Amino acid sequence: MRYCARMPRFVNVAAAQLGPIARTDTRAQVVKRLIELLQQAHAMGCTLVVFPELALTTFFPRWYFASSNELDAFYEREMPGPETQPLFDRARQLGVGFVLGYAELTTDDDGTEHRFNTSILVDQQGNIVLRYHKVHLPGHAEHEPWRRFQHLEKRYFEPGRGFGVARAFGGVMGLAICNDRRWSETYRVMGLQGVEMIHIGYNTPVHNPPAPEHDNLSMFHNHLVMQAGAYQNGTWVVGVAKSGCEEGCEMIGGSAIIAPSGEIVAACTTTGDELAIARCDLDLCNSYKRSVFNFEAHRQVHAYGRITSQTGATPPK
Ligand code: ING
Repeated sequence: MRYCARMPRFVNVAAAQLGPIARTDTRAQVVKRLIELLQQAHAMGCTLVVFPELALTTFFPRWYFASSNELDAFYEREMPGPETQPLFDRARQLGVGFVLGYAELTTDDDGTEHRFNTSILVDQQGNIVLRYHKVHLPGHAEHEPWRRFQHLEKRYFEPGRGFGVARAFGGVMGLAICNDRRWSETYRVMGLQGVEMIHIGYNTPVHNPPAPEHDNLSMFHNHLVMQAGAYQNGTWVVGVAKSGCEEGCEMIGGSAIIAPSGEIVAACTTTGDELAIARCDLDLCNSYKRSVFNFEAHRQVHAYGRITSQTGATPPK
């Protein structure tokens, strides 16, 4: 009986961090940057390139728009559309898949419009194999002029319905977006679907107006939650920033590729367009999923009822 070594399930992944996108930058100018990063990643042996949240435009929820016509310009009505087709074409030509975050405007058959903060996973043949609508929308819904800048995601987007996964790149892939990464439920719901690699784009200002005392911990909190999510669910996590001073708002970088151990194996060190690359062995998930986080063997679901039966906390009298 010939010994057949386990064929490792490696995915060579690039976290493709973006520097600022100006309000006046056109889709064409941004797509050019994305293609440049994708080509560099391909040249360095990557088959999957992960772009940030809202990677086609500036982070427009930082402003209050009274009317929707100015606002609508930030959304994509089709994906790919004429301006993003070149990215899909180049990626397919190079045999590289990618994750792309963007603002999505869809219209139901009855004409109802829906606006989502969306992320898609595109495979090496250019097929969209997973589409995700951001569940945890931070910030506020009304104009709050006291803030140095707004954070109107609750006004400009609807929350998504859940966290799905898809088989691609030889494993089980999942998507989340920005604020989602701060909530342990995000990782666990995908962990319960056997996820092995979660891609999370983010646009995170250094300053958080309601809690300025947290500002100096913004990078610590960024890595803390993704490292915990990775370890507690035995999955890789790829976190990718839109960073730098964007329209006067300082945003953290810190893009990182995190192993199921919780260790950071690659990270960006600038706040511009930058690649962090790692050869990710998806089978490194196994020892966590089969031991300390063997959900079937260890979870005590009867004790977890509050997690889905209530929203806010109810302290004792
Ligand atoms: N941005 C931020 C994030 O969750 C935020 C919002 C900033 C929350 C700082 C808490 C502290 O990373 C988005 N886009 O969700």
